[in-house]
Amino acid sequence: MLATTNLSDKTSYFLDKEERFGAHNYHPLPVVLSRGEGVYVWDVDDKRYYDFLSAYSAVNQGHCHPKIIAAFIEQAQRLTLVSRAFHSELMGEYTEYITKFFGYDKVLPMNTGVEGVETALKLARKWGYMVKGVPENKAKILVCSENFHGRTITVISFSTDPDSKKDFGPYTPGFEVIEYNNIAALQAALQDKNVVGFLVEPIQGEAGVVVPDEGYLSKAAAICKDANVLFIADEIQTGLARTGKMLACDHEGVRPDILILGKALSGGTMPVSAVLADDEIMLCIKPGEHGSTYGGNPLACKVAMAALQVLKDEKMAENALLQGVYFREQLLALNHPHISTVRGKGLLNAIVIDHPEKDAAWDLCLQLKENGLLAKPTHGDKIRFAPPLVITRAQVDECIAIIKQSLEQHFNG
Ligand code: IF1
Repeated sequence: MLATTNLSDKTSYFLDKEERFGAHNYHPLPVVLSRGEGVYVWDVDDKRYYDFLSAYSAVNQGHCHPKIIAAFIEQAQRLTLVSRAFHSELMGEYTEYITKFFGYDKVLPMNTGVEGVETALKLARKWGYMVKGVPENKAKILVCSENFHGRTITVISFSTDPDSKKDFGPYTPGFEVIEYNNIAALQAALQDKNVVGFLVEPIQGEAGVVVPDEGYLSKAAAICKDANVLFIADEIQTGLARTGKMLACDHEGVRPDILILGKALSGGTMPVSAVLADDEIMLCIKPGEHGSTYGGNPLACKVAMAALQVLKDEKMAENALLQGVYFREQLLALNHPHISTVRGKGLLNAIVIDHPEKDAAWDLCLQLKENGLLAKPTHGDKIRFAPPLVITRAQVDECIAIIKQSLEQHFNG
């Protein structure tokens, strides 16, 4: 692993404080950021970087998008939170806006992505008992190997990643893991009449941007429908124009029974998530059976409408599609011996580093940082490349040059 001793005094100052007073639940790249605008972030020494992580696809619209920030400031100075004990004018406006935007009867607003996932799981179980007629406490939900859906105890209960799961037991029952991208495995699991839902990422982000075979999502949705099982799409990372369509499910014309959104739903300003479904499912939850203090708060409603509107107005999905094809072509054209795979859709991409050195991907990310581009490895040898969707062709060219230079410096230098 490359030493990170060449850090500035300012950077070291902040890293030391965090090391001393912050929990050690992350291992970030040694860079301390202080400002963001569009595709760029600046560190405490005012060095500029391309942000190729986009806060794990939470700033699809670019850092501090002026229209989203303006909406945030306007609402923040008017009314931020009333709880759901009372109504707010924003709730009616927002629920109509987002349900028409995605074509569902209703939305249940939450905050973090994992709260959205937990909400979807509760909805699927409720629907299973009240509509499908599954015996009490027998509901089963299918999930995929290598999944990532968040970090609550229930959600890590069905993780297949030891780092997410070990020593957090006992685990929540009622879940069965099947192989991702395997229709036969899903078909077999659907024989169990107690199955109420299938929770799936249209592209597996944390697993290293694993894109399933063409047709997997549409076949999976069809056999779930035949089995009277809810198709639950976790679009928290793949949604909101990231993969070149408004939803990754749109690439195959799949309409999930339950749609989960998060991250860029607020353009990176605050935690906003949403679960969308039609009445037969959504109305299974009655008053007082689910909610949260901040869910649907007026500030979140205002920001989410602005965040969605700019995606559409600025044609960010179209740009992601175009720039993504070009970006992958240019990466492949490097024809680098230590890049074994280039994969992704839209501007959710990753490379797989093939090198005997265990920390090769991490060390390459340190080199990229030195050269002005921030990216981080996932699961060891994969590096995710996911810039904000406002990136231009000229900026993609500049980033390809940085990646090329970094590969040469690190592997051939
Ligand atoms: C961390 C990963 C990405 C998600 C999908 C639900 C959630 C996430 C598909 C939960 C969140 C974040 C969480 C963050 C890092 C990041 C991540 F590396 F953890 F797995 F993006 F790939 N579904 N992903 O990607 O949403 O509760 O976080 O709002 O926990 O380290 P959340």
